Amino acid sequence: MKRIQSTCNYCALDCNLDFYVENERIVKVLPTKGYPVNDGFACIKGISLDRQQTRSKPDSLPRIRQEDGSFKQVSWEEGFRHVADKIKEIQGKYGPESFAGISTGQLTLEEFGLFGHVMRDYLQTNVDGNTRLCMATAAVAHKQSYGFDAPGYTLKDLELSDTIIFIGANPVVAHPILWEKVLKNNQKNKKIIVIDPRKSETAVNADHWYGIAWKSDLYLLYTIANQLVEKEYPDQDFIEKYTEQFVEYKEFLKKYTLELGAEKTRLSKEQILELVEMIHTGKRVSFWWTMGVNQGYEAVRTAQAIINLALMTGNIGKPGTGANSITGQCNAMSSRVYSNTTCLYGGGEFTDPVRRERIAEIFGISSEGLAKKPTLPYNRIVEEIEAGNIKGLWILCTNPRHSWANNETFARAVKKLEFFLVQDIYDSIESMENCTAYFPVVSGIKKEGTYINLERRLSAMRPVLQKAENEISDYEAILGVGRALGMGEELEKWATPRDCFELMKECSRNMPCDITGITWEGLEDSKGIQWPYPEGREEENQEAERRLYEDGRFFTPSAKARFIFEEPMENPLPTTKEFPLVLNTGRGTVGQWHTQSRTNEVKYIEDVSIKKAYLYMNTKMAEDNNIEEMDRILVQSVNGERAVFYVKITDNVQYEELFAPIHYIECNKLTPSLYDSYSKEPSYKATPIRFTKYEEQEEPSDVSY
Ligand SMILES: Nc1nc2c(c(=O)[nH]1)N[C@H]1C(S)=C(S)[C@@H](COP(=O)(O)OP(=O)(O)OC[C@H]3O[C@@H](n4cnc5c(=O)[nH]c(N)nc54)[C@H](O)[C@@H]3O)O[C@H]1N2
Ligand SMILES: Nc1nc2c(c(=O)[nH]1)N[C@H]1C(S)=C(S)[C@@H](COP(=O)(O)OP(=O)(O)OC[C@H]3O[C@@H](n4cnc5c(=O)[nH]c(N)nc54)[C@H](O)[C@@H]3O)O[C@H]1N2
Ligand code: SF4
Ligand SMILES: [Mo]
Repeated sequence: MKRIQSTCNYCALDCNLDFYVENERIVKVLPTKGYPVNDGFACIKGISLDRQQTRSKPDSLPRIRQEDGSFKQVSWEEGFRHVADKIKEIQGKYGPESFAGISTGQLTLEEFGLFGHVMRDYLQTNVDGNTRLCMATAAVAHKQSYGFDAPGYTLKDLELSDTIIFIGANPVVAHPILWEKVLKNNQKNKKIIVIDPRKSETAVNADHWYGIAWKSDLYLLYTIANQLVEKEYPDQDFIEKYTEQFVEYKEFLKKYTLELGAEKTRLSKEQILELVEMIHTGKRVSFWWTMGVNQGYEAVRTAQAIINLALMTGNIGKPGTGANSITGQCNAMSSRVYSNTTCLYGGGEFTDPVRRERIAEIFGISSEGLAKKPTLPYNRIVEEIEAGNIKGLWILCTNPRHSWANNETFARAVKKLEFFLVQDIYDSIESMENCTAYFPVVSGIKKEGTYINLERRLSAMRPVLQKAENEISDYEAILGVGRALGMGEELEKWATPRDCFELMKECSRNMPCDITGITWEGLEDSKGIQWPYPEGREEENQEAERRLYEDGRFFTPSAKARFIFEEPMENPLPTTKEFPLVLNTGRGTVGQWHTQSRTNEVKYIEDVSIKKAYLYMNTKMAEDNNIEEMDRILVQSVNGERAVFYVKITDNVQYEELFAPIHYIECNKLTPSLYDSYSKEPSYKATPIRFTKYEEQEEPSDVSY
């Protein structure tokens, strides 16, 4: 029996697992003991990886849609040629930007690297990822505040903190192994605090829950900051040495009185003061945020207001502290730095001539052959398809027909495409609806490559099972298209994932995310390695858990962190008389993953999951409307769409709130096309809606349920 250590490619923890394999069958899966992230534990998704896409499929061949709507199976060579011809035809007729890609945060680092090279460098197209739906806010906030997209913490900080504040994060469901660290924490006077309009599973298990009004976080954070200033609690020494713009921030904060804070957040003044005191008295205060913050119309400023709290209290760069963004998908951290989409490989600017020359030299091409500007963001790509300017699209490892905000807009847009390639491990995902070609690829269980987790830790994915005849990986599929396009020499250095890893390492040299000291073999059977890990300085970086900013130096030109702030906006989509309630959305259960394509296949998850779209309603709201458990309601959204949901009744949502798990396509039928101004991340979590009890006989024909 062989033991192969590999990485769980669901959530951003990137737990390591030991797969035991005999005769090409996985006999058992054991969470890797001694691995710093998950040390012998894993959640149900990780330990079910042996039940997902493990069978060989020798008919894994490309499919091309015929005029009568049916699919014709062709050889891989023909498939590559077809795609390359279509791309050339479309770009020839309508220009380079008439073709686009939508990628993901779930492929390997090397697949991001190669896709970015073919699509962005060679073809000069726009490619954005579903990381935009998830981490764009944190990435922009980090860049502006710290000078680089560099989350500084290590998971150990959860064990070392005495005051752990979760803001818009529900790790009990979404990051169970992270929550396990919280449970392991035995600091004296440990306090777990949750700020979330909903009494989430994490709030239920916390010491303090602050059920604020939706999207009022920015008011709360400014009010807390102002109170800290008024009480002379800030750490003046830290502020003076390591930050800039605090004087301006202090002045700005003056109008954020306790009265205003209480009015906007619907918390009492006492509750806000209680938070202020806990932040002040905590010796090691850590702030952790996820999608309740990232997905909003003023999300970047909200994330920065959290960073500001950590900076003004000196809670950063020390054990158990930090303003810590929790990443969502398993490899969002790679897609943020190595996909060549929002920044040049390694985290530089597309406009920086020195970086351009360096990257071109590494790739052995002219710098003219590199992408020239950041990609159009996801929403603009969809809008340009709708407007008829983008005529061809290649999506891989994402299911936007389901997950994109206001998802009917995606469905409508793709009907206008002349060419639409879907590359996925399943041929049953909703996004295939109007595709003109389909590339089946193998899942992570048969792939090799590198992952980077939420605390900057690289780990190895290694093939647990071998590919069968005709089965290929994403890397090989992208390479095949690149070759068919005639890239020739421009792909010479990219023949294997390992080659690409070497290129990406070079791109990182002397950047904050320097990984030049990491080797392909060194990652295998390892404890993972956090960036930075520069060549020549391996000795000083031997600790299994390292954090950034311990020396108080940030990545801005002055090496100081910046206080960034702005007046809160008027809510562009407030509740109204017509739409008086708020639809909140998020993860439903530990077992279900996003659009469920993968976790549906795992029988013991599927067996206990609710089959149809449902949402949670407050007990009193249900009583007032004569609604009982598992009755159905018709929900009408401000975006003009409606959908039917089963109702589960609970006291854990507020009276005016309905909470819908995202695992059902109905959820994003109702979310609006509203984005943060800086990150363009969708505001998924606060849609004005109304509902009526759903009577079968009045079934409207346009309703899905
Ligand atoms: N089982 C499972 N785990 C997952 C995933 C999955 O699909 N299934 N997905 C992974 C991914 S990609 C991600 S991004 C993460 C997401 O992880 P989380 O962000 O922790 O999960 P969510 O449920 O999206 O949202 C967290 C909380 O934000 C709250 N919230 C809503 N509006 C507001 C607001 O205005 N203010 C505040 N303070 N809070 C608000 C919601 O009530 C919710 O409890 O989970 C990862 N883990
Ligand atoms: N209302 C609302 N909507 C949301 C959110 C929310 O909180 N509220 N959260 C948003 C967030 S944070 C995220 S991250 C997105 C997630 O949205 P998506 O990324 O669209 O969701 P997934 O179901 O993870 O889609 C991944 C796809 O990749 C396929 N796949 C898996 N492995 C491989 C592989 O190795 N290769 C290829 N080619 N395909 C593979 C799967 O079958 C699946 O179809 O949803 C967003 N949508
Ligand atoms: S916590 Fe995340 S990485 Fe760990 S096993 Fe579960 S899904 Fe996989
Ligand atoms: Mo995400």
